[in-house]
Amino acid sequence: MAERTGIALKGITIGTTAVQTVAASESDTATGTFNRIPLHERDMKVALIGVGQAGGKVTERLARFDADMGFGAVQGALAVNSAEADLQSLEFVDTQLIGADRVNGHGVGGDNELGTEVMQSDIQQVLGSLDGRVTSSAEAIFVVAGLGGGTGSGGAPVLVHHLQQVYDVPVYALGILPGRNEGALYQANAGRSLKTLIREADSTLLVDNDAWHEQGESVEGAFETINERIAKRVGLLFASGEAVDGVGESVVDSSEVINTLRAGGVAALGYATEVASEDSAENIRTAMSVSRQALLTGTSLPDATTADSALLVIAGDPDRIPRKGVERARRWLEDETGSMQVRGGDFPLDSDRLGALVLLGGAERSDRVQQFMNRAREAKRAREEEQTDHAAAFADDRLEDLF
Ligand SMILES: Nc1nc2c(ncn2[C@@H]2O[C@H](COP(=O)(O)OP(=O)(O)OP(=O)(O)O)[C@@H](O)[C@H]2O)c(=O)[nH]1
Ligand SMILES: [Mg+2]
Repeated sequence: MAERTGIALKGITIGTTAVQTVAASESDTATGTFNRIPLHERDMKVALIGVGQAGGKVTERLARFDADMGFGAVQGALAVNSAEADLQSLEFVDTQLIGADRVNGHGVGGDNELGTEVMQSDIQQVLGSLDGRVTSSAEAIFVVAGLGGGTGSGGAPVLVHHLQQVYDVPVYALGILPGRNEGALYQANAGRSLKTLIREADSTLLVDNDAWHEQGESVEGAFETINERIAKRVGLLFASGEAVDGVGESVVDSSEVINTLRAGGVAALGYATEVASEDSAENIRTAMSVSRQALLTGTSLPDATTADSALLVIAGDPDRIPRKGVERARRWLEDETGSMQVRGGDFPLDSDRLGALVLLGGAERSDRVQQFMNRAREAKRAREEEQTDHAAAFADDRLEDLF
């Protein structure tokens, strides 16, 4: 994996609208930035594997964000694809080409059954490339993929399935749902992939491509915005266990992320920030307000509010974090999600803003997820009517929904 040095400890703007790439020249003291405070390590050490084009791009963004911030949560990052050109455009992650004998490095063209086949055929090479990268320090593995295409959609569930046999740590999926105007093939692909992923992964964190960008952006512009937001928000979640000595018990720990995701099924992540007063007593309303926005308008899966479990991380300067406000927000989140298991904690960061990260576990009772599940069922029925014998090609019937 490429090493980057000399750019740790850079600030990051956390405004609610603009999301900027962290430039090496950016001032650490710029207004509205979070700077990392030196810490001991309670963050979540993860290994990332991106599958397909979106998976590779988002994985690279996440690895770069983590390195630029100096967090050190990402222990290794690998991109796997059947399209050689997409792998060549990545600079910051290791790469593994699959399916060269079938598609000669040109991708599977949105055929997610072929995506499943090429991952299955080359799974030993992929697991081999991971050797030594999923180090003993990794507490979880994330498989990242856009669910609407071919390679990521079909390949990610197969990879998750095999990783589950090899590694003891939880294997999570980070799945990107196609936007509503991406076309019927994308929707059907996503439905089938999602159904299998939810079954195979310990939890599937979903980001809807319609959620984290402004209206009116071009598709490419929107992808850039979404990818940056995923990198920053998920990157903050990984890092959020980092603690300052002496700040005490309220600091969130990586086990709380893992325990929240233990609900299984679908997970969603919300995020919002606001400028805060220097006096924590004046920030009680701010803590409530950022928490509400994170869940109600800032979430990766827009209609997910009920959940089996939740985690509320309040990020900011420890002197500005209002204990009473955080406790009130946590209780509000209990009511709003209908969950009795709402964990809470702080993420001490040097900033003039307060941020809320809300992680939901077991959130699949969302209309949007239900739509994809229905599409998966329809696609399956249509295939059965076609009477194809694809299904016989693979021994593992737990992957049946992709066939
Ligand atoms: N958020 C985001 N979504 C993307 C990006 N690139 C593609 N997507 C979406 O991800 C889904 C899958 O697309 P790709 O990742 O290009 O597909 P693939 O896995 O490479 O599969 P094939 O090209 O068919 O082999 C589609 O819904 C795309 O719209 C990206 O950079 N960011
Ligand atoms: Mg591709």
